Amino acid sequence: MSVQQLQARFDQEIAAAADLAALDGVRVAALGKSGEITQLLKSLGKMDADTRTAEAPKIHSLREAVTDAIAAKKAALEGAELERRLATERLDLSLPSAEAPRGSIHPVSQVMDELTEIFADLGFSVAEGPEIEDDWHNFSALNIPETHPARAMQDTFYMDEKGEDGAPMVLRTHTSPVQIRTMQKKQPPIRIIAPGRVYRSDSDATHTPMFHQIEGLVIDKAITLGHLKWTLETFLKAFFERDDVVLRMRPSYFPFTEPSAEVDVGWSMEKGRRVVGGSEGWMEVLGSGMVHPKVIAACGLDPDEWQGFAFGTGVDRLAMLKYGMDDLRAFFDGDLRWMKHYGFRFLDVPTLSGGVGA
Ligand code: 2NM
Repeated sequence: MSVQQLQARFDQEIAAAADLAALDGVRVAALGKSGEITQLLKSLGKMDADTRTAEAPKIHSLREAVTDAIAAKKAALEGAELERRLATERLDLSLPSAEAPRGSIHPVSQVMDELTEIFADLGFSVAEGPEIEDDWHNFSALNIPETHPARAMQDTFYMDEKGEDGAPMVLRTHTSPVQIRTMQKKQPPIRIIAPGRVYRSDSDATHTPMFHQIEGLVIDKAITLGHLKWTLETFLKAFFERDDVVLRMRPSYFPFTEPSAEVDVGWSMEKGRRVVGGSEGWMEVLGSGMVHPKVIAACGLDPDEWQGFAFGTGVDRLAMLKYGMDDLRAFFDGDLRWMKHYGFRFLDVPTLSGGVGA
């Protein structure tokens, strides 16, 4: 077969190759180790000089032409394949993930969201402030004297840095400085909750050096203890999702409120568990009181014009009570098995209409 005839045959075979596999078959048959063109190239060595001079250019250009034709056809086939995939493959980004969601919401976050939802419905907004506070906002403005035990080194984490007043900065021991900052910059009426991390130098089975608090503050004209009790009762009924929640207010003492009351909630036994509701016994769940006139004055408001109530509670303990965990330390271990058991699905957003409990 002449070189020209060979070229025509390969051209025809390349044109006929329907896919990449068929094209590669043509390539091997022509240019592979024992392919026809390879054989022709090898035969050059056995020719006499004149024949070789005549044949070599033809055979080399045959190889070049076939190589180029195969490359061109390969590019065309790949292009067609891409076009086909672009036309047929579809990714609907609006479909839900085929994989089940992996993460879960920590009970503390869940309860924070529940509390925010409940108080938002009562007209409270959420206020935030720094976790590293100065002595004035954390203690002095709250009528906590220099000698108060809460200020002792063994109770409070002191920073090396000093604040504007020259006293060392502290990790806030409660969220009350957020209330102070709010009263300083906002004209009443004020209705806020301040949820967040707080720090105390304390660590055992029931205390972690960082824990979560939520405090509430209402400042207006003619606010009474009656408003306080109604607010706490409404909040606790919504949070524990029971109508038989009973409150008991006991006189107490805090430097920043006068009068002050500790709030107990009634519990009863259900299926061997102590649950909130009824009144077989009492447990303390909140601290509260009417904001001390000195605190109101320290924030630049006239205590003869404005008064109000405040309250505070531990978010971690509320979570334990509602969802039945018994070891506070497990909250901050980061154990995925614990999270899998006690965590919440991220789509279970608490709403008052749908139920704040997941
Ligand atoms: C509590 C108990 C009672 C409280 C008071 C204030 C402020 F800033 F208005 F004076 N904030 N929070 C308060 C009162 C907190 O927690 C157990």
